[in-house]
Amino acid sequence: MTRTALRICPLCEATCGLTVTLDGDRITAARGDRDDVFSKGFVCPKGASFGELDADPDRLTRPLVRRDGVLTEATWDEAFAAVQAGLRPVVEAHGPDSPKFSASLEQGGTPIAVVLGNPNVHTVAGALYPPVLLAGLRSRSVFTASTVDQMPKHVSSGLLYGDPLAIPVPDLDRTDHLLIIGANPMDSNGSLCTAPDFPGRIRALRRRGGRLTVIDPRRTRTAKLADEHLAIRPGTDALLLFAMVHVLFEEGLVDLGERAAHVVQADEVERLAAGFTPETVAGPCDLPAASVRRLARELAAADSAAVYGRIGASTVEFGTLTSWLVDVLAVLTGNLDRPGGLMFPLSATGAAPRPAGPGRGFALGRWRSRVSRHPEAKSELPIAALAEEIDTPGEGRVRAVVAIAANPVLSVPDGDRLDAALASLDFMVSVDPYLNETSRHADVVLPPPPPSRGAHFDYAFNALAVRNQVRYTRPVLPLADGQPDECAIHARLILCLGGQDGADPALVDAMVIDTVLGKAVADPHSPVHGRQPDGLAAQLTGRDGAERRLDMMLRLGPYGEGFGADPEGLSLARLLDHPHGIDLGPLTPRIPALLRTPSGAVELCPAPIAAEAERLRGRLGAVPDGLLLVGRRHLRSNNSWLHNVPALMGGSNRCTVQVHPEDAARLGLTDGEPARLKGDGGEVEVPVEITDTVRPGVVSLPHGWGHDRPGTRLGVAAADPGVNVNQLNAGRLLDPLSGTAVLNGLPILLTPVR
Ligand SMILES: Nc1nc2c(c(=O)[nH]1)N[C@H]1C(S)=C(S)[C@@H](COP(=O)(O)OP(=O)(O)OC[C@H]3O[C@@H](n4cnc5c(=O)[nH]c(N)nc54)[C@H](O)[C@@H]3O)O[C@H]1N2
Ligand SMILES: Nc1nc2c(c(=O)[nH]1)N[C@H]1C(S)=C(S)[C@@H](COP(=O)(O)OP(=O)(O)OC[C@H]3O[C@@H](n4cnc5c(=O)[nH]c(N)nc54)[C@H](O)[C@@H]3O)O[C@H]1N2
Ligand code: SF4
Ligand SMILES: [Mo]
Repeated sequence: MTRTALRICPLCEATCGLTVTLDGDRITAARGDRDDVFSKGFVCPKGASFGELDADPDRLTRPLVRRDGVLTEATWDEAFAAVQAGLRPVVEAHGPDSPKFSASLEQGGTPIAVVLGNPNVHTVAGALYPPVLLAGLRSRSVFTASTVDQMPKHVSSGLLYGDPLAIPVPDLDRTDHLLIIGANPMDSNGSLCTAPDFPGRIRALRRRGGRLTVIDPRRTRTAKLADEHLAIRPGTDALLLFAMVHVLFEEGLVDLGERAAHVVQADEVERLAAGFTPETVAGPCDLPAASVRRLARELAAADSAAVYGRIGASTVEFGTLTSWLVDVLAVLTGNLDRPGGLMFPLSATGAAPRPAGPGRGFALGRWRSRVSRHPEAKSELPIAALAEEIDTPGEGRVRAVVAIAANPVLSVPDGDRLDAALASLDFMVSVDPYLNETSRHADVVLPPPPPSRGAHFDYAFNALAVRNQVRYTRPVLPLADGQPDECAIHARLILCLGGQDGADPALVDAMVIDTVLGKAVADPHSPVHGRQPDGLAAQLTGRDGAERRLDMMLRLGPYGEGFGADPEGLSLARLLDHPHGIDLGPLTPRIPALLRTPSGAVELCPAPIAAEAERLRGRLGAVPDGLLLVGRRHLRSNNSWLHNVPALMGGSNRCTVQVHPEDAARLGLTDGEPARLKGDGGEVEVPVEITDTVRPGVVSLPHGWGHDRPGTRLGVAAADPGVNVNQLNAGRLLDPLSGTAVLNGLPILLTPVR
């Protein structure tokens, strides 16, 4: 007997609805859910292999506990007992209630580090529990994938809008002009821009006569679809965008449009842009000055225009400045917060809109890391500094690590150093389904169940979606006997840190519900102002604590039923009645209510940004001569953890260094033969792939490979391990404002292997 069930795909930011076919408890197929209100049937090869990934025989089904140095299968009770025994002494000696705690804070770090990886934004558990864990631990040693990814955008948004989570997305379905900088959504399926079927949406843009321009040192699959592709020299986008700003002012093309009353400091941006003429940036960017000028004019002339920058605009030396310039171009052309421009989504579980007015703003560098004195950003320290925080002696040194869904040994610069550092810890726990390059160092590995056995709700991506909508899927299959779901694993981990293993994990949710409702009833803008929290809590529905929390957030959210205030509004029950989701309409303007800056306006020229602009000015004359390294993503890959699924491997999904034919000839390289790449962090040998899709002077190597370390359980991946690109990078170069590691535009040496 076969049956079908619905499951939102957790594998990338597109959040496609899947229809899964089951034969007993075996998933035999996964296709796009045609009735999904947002994804409308779209699926990519990764989503289609959901069943294979789910049933991967290398997935851990039981916890592992280190005994006499060897990771050994254990019961869940044994595993959590080991977690409490390992972490509790560190908490007691160094935690918030210990006398040593403030001394650690003064040094910049605390001895328990929390390391959060990318899949946390794709799981319910990752959205709901790490904030609770961090609040309890008050650790300043917090490291996440954001500082090898989008932290520059958070900082830019924090400074511009007063809220680091207020990230405007391109209004993809209505724009007349899309300028993409350092993103390749045809392969990544989009990021900080949740748009299932990005390819279809680009084709629709072209069909309605819109224009697509792509700035990328590689002729990507996205660039191939564009009206124009400019193969910029890596790392120079801030110069290009500043020159466009310059042209807008110089040619009188600035028009703040309908939001003009809510923007301050535009004049200061004009002064800042003064020296960045198209002629001065042409050399460093390796683009004709006339093209730069034309890009600016086209942007200003379009009926509506959206500028969109991603990894290539973020993980670069001037990442925050570039991210800021993306939004500045939108503001100066009147395209911020208007249909067809950049708009702010309104998520169903976000805060309900409140009256406009001044806010608290966003502070940077409230403390500094212990060893290299890196400023914090959004309460995080640079993950590129994790190894030194572990291996450098002194007060506040990291002695224990709680890693959740993170594989920093492959995803962060200098994996060898981090590998050795993790091996030296007093204690480490990993919440991870795989025994991989990072979790192999854990003393306890707590494996979550396969995705089919968990519920799915996109807490993160609904706030980044090109259309407001809300969807929820319950588990497709029941949990195996004794296996907790990932929410229960996180909750029990939190209890262990408090020395309370054995208590009911539901207590954690009850405590959160209590706190949130307590705040809501005290808030004069809340629909539940003045009511009794206990009475409200009693109304919540759901099968477990995570569902009750979802119900609470939906009811209190911008579309919520407000605990009876609006009977038509959203609740969990209402959402469950709509298994294919509820469409909440196109994005709508949100300025000024969204702004949280001290002035209550968009503060266009924040002081830290102005200082960065001066640093950039020093680069105007510089034209690098050697080779520069950039990354790339493949449609059938996903960071470091999908290389164990046979259906996704092989073909063009390979770990090769792409080299332009001219460079290959000059360097004496042969297609398919190994070459040696050398960076400031180390060297690797990797097969050469000669292709004119990379521009001359640039080579490209994907990340997430290097599955050849001992002690892992990744049979398929280890058979074709590839090399770790991040081993080439010592991680010394960071975007200073956000602490984000520079992963693109790194100087590199390439030689044939004789
Ligand atoms: N050179 C270079 N380096 C890069 C990048 C680049 O472009 N170039 N990109 C960077 C970016 S954007 C990112 S986001 C990071 C990603 O960096 P990480 O987050 O460290 O890496 P991932 O490969 O996403 O691995 C996540 C881990 O989560 C585990 N996992 C998978 N599903 C689940 C789940 O449901 N629950 C739990 N608990 N664990 C799960 C996997 O087994 C894996 O161990 O890499 C960064 N590194
Ligand atoms: N298939 C697949 N999909 C994924 C992932 C994956 O690993 N595989 N990872 C997911 C994650 S965690 C993320 S964050 C997103 C990332 O999503 P994207 O940013 O769309 O993905 P990338 O392919 O890294 O695109 C970055 C582009 O920037 C270019 N680039 C490099 N340096 C520069 C530069 O200096 N200037 C300019 N203008 N361009 C530059 C690169 O050539 C590359 O084409 O993808 C997500 N989706
Ligand atoms: S595009 Fe992303 S969300 Fe959609 S099916 Fe593919 S991996 Fe899953
Ligand atoms: Mo990412």
